[in-house]
Amino acid sequence: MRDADLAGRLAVDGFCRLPLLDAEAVHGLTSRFDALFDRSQQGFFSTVLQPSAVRRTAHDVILPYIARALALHISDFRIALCSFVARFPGSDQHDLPLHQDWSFVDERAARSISMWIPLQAVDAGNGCMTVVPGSHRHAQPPRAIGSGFRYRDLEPTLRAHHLVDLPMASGEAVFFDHRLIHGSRSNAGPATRLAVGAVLLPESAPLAMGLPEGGGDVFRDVPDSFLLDADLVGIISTRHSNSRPRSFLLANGRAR
Ligand SMILES: O=C(O)CCC(=O)C(=O)O
Repeated sequence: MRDADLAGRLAVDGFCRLPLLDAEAVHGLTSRFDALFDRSQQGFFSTVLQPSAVRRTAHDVILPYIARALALHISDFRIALCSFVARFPGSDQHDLPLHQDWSFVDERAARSISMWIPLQAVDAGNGCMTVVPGSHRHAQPPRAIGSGFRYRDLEPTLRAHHLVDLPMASGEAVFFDHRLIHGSRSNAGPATRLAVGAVLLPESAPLAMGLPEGGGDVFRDVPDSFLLDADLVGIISTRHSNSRPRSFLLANGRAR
């Protein structure tokens, strides 16, 4: 982050917020979503978990809206994947389970960031983001695609004592370390809760993803196009049909 205070918060708390998109950009993105997708859907929807063509369309639509605004606030990064994320009303009465995002870089050497921007004001009543501050700050193995939340047993304790709501204004952005434990509140409001997300990678760090392979998880450098082209849902479903526990391996075979 260009701002030292925000950079400090991101390092210590694992997240920071700043106003990013103006009302015109929010309106433009909302209109683009409505031109592409049907709001009469159920539950949680993310274009990350859609077929490649849909994922790429959403990415291409969102990118111009956020690229210039982001460059004002962050240096030496690239935007690897943009997405729409919605929680439709009425059908989505449960808080999103806590999780960490997949690892996107070799986190021993680099840090990747998730950006999330609500396209309307959000609070605990309509699906705001929830985070466990500081939960990114411990040595931990990388997180393969679809590998699940390794601290699932701790979820009740985290919710009771450590989880905080992030109410946000429309167009405000939260940036968080992909290791940060987070989720979102249920959408108990009458309208769709719409947001855009983005995966931000350091300019110089290769995209490194973990894939289920040979009974374990293999982490290897892949081209950025992987995030737009790969069959991510297929990869996740392969994993669920395999047995556990899985080991963590680097592509060169070293255990992590
Ligand atoms: O949009 C949401 O409700 C949650 C999004 C989320 O958890 C994520 O982007 O990892």
